[in-house]
Amino acid sequence: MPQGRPRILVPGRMSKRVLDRLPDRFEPVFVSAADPSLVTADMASSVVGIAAQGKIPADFMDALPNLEIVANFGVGYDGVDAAHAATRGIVVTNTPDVLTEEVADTAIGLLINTVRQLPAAEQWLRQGRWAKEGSFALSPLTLRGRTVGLYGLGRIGLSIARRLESFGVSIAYHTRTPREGLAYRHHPTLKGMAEAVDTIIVIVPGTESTRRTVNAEILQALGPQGVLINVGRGTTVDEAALADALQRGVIAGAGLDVFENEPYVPDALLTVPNVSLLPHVGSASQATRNAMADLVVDNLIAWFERDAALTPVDETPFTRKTA
Ligand code: NAP
Ligand code: 8YV
Repeated sequence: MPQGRPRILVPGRMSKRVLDRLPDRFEPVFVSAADPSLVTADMASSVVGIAAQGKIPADFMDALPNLEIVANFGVGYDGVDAAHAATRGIVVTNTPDVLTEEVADTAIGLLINTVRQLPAAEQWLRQGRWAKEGSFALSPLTLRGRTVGLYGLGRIGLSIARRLESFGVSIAYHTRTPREGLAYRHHPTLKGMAEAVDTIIVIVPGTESTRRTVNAEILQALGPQGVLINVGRGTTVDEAALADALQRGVIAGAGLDVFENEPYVPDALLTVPNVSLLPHVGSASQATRNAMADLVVDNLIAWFERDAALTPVDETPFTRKTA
């Protein structure tokens, strides 16, 4: 490793708390984006780590021959080419657990907003329409009597399910591997689950295996009382098919916190009435973002001072090789 404090490259935006803490133990260096053409010869020879809050493609890693670790701000690391990192022996870390309960809270809030149209009801009041025109319209949908299918039952999915138990709804899930010891019905296929439930909450990672799996066929199977909530990744849903399904009443409503091309939201989704939209705020409380920031920095410290990251992702279960 180059001499002196480890140099950590920060490409583009990064949580202020990460930026505040890095100089205590590291020498941070900055580029405006994860673009290999921005890497200077000095950076190439000295950078050993990346603190990431966005895409880290293979060619950016390859511009850094001494790179040992990519510490990702977020539990989802779909922006980091972890498969490529694995081939180079670079460890990738993420921020599991510390955000689980916050994201589950957001999922429940978005579900209720969508089904009971609470954001629209608040606008009705704020626009003075309650006083002028009378009560806000009754919500066509209710949570009462619903069967909720979780697409994904990992850390966050299970936390959402536990909350849903207290709502008195039926709970089912689809994952590739059933979880032991749970009373929820497992569906081996997403289509089978969509046929059996009237509400789907998407909380799977954004991978090739989940890409656009919530498509026209799945929405058709969900049916005219159907509600789709997505707090996982935008890439999991075919957004054009969803907008079309909402427009034509193939399903009844949708609540979305994540989009395929953030921060841009397709016009077709902005203009349908039966959708509740959030700007990717699943984990976005100060307290939870602080905990995520601390885990990013603590992973870097653990790697360089104790030779093992705290939360490496499955693809890169490495410990540090020291000379
Ligand atoms: P996790 O513990 O790894 O759980 C992932 C779940 O997805 C597992 O149940 C897994 O089960 C299932 N899964 C993965 N691939 C699948 C596939 N092809 N088909 C069916 N099920 C599949 O992850 P987590 O901590 O709960 O986080 C989940 C995701 O939430 C993150 O990756 C991130 O994208 C998203 N997230 C969003 C926000 C937000 O702000 N909106 C915040 C945090 C996280 P099997 O492996 O058995 O299939
Ligand atoms: C973050 C998330 O907002 O952890 C994740 O996977 O989607 C969110 O908690 C995001 O990663 C920060 O950019």
